[in-house]
Amino acid sequence: MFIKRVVPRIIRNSRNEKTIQIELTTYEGKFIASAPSGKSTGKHEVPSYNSKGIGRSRVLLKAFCKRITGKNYLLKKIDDLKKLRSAIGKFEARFGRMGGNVTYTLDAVFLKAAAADKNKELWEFINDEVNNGLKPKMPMPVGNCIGGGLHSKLTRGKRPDFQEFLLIPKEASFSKAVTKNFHAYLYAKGLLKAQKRGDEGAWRTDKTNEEVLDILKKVGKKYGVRIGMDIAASTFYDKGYYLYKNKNLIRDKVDQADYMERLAKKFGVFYMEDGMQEEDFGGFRETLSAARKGALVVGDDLTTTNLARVRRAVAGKSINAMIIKPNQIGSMIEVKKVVEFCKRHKIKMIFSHRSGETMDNALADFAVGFGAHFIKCGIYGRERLIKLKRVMDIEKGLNK
Ligand code: 2PG
Ligand code: MG
Repeated sequence: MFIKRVVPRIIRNSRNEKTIQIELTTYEGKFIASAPSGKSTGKHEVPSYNSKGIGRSRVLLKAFCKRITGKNYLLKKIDDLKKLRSAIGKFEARFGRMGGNVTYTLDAVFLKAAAADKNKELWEFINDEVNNGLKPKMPMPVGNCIGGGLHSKLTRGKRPDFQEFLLIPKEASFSKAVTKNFHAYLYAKGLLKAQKRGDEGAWRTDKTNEEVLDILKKVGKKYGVRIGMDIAASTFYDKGYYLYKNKNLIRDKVDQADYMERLAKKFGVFYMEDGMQEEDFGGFRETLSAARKGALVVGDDLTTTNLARVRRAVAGKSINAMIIKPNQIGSMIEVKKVVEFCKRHKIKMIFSHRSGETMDNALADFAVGFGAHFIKCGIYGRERLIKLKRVMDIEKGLNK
């Protein structure tokens, strides 16, 4: 794969924040990738940019792009990204860190070009290696229906403390599941009397967590869809206490674990992400041991797509499912290692968008290619729909 040209740019994401986009030209054509950005980022994620900010990252990236222009990269499989990695490593050691969002985007754009070089779709390129070319099983969507926490602005001075209230269909096909989620999402709007949307297209509301769960349960029942939540507990945790604002109260570690257990039972919650703060492996363990059979206890800020943390969470029986966000770790080689570990230990994988998204649909290819059980994405909004549509297109192609 001959690198003819590499152009880095700064573009705006769905939250109107600056992010990195890279355009790579090879003899196969032009390829573009860009990085999403989180708001409720985990403490153990790699920093997204240079400590001096995205501007400095771009300056460094520009210099790095110059160095790789005119070079040849043999990229037959994901692990061949090692050559690019080593070039990045040497460069960063001399000039400073570019950041996880930049290194992820480099990996992603190289993989897109490598797939085309082999006359393959991105998902196929990954699948051939990870699943030995077996026809992949389609993931199910985890759709963000109602928002709270850091992803939502206050409505009449309030918002739920939990970050996301999710709908998770179980259908014979991905496209059926997406249609179901969309209808359920519109039904939820009526019950909530919602007008506005938050960061990921989820409905904004002033209701409490439990009022929202009541509504979500109704929605789930009517449409035969399982319900879930991303508590993002670290975002309202401080020095040993969970500080609830919408009903003003404070819970300690034990109360929080009890509360999670109670909510799961009362509302029949199927999916529970980050119910405890990001260092509390023990609290996750309690939630998992109390969970009903088949329910998912999901790590996100806990695990941050970091193999060492995933190992610890799995060894300690803290989770049975985890979020995979490539820019949390900034390397597709590391993502592949995490995927292989999850497969070996039967941990359910949820490939996930970030709250600040771009029009890149690579996440869909990653979810299918790596054999994820779920893809977590909004239900509405162009940056979300483009990813759902990509999975639907892959599914259509496979059923031809
Ligand atoms: C999460 C994500 C995506 P953010 O916590 O799961 O919904 O949020 O991208 O803000 O980290
Ligand atoms: Mg999360």
